[in-house]
Amino acid sequence: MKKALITGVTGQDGSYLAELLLEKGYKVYGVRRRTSTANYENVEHIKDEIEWISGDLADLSSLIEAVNKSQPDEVYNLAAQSFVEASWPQPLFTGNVTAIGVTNMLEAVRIARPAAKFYQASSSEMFGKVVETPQKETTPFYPRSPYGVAKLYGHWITVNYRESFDMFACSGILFNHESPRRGMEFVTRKVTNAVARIKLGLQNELRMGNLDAKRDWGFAGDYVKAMWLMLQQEQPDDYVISTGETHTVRELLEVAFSYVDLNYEDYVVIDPKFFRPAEVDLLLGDCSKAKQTLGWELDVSFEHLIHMMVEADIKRVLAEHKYRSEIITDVAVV
Ligand code: NDP
Ligand code: GDR
Repeated sequence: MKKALITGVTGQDGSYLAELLLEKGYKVYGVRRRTSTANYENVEHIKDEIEWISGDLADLSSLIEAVNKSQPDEVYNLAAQSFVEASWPQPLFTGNVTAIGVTNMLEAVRIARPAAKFYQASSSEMFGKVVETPQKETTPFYPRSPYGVAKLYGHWITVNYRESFDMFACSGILFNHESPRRGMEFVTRKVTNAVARIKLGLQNELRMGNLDAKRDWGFAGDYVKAMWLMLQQEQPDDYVISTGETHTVRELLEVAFSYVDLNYEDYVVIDPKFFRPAEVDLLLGDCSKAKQTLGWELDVSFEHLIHMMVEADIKRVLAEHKYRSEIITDVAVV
């Protein structure tokens, strides 16, 4: 039985990856940081199948202990302070976890299990300011946030450990990917949650930032398959994972609101609070290397993804507000 160690397993990607690996017959070890209230929402359904290990990306000894205990064949380093907006008010924390945390994890593997294959969750945020589109593995980086800068460090230290210590270390440069398990503050989930609440009469406006930003949005369930494929290759390498389509935040609003027969212009209010000190204007990925080498394909289109998220949020909001059930009959998609 193959063994995998996942950091960030309680997050969006970690939960889909754990599901995928359990389906494939892996023994899955999940590193979980201590929090005052445990958060298992994304992994509730597989919680008992995961072997939990307490650890924090900022604490090397806990990571060495996690690797020692699990003796994994594959390590997926998904943990991070992952919200770009939070990286300006918390640049040092973001650097400690999202940048230096990668070295901690690599050191733990180098010390306790150097033969393990290592996956680093790199990001299209490393491309930042538009230098070339579509962005591919050879496109120069120009990050635009403390988060992007931290991810760039994580990316290069992964490459460096591969070249210095002959470790099987891969970096997946993933473009935005979303799902009903996406954190509430990210733009897709913020919008689909608001659409559900507006449709159900629980909210009457949505405050947003820059509607002109363009993102290449895919489905997280498709993207975790690429992570696994990278570690099944003969040679370690870095790959862009994307859909090859880009949409503005405004288009996202149109798709989400029109799905429940609403017009976003009737509800959206522009709030300067949600504009960023430096914006990434356009992300559009070229994943032809991953398609050719890994045989990776995506199943879920942008429209399907947003519809799936709206439906899931309507169901969840309804379940949380059962007493408003008289409204249900009005919602065609449920
Ligand atoms: P989430 O924010 O949903 O999950 C982050 C995970 O990291 C959570 O499990 C969180 O635990 C954990 N974590 C945070 N800080 C620490 C710490 N100090 N020690 C241990 N664990 C910690 O992110 P996603 O699932 O969306 O993304 C996964 C990874 O991929 C991240 O590294 C992200 O930066 C990167 N990425 C994501 C993309 C996307 O579009 N989703 C695109 C490109 C890269 P807790 O539950 O306790 O908060
Ligand atoms: P991003 O995702 O920064 O691309 O990082 P996010 O969903 O936060 O923002 C996408 C774009 O939407 C614009 N925007 C808003 N964003 C938020 N959150 N809230 C708003 O109200 C709002 N209005 C407009 C933003 O300005 C931005 O242009 C995500 C994270 O998952 C990272 O961890 C990951 O590395 C990258 O994707 C790839």
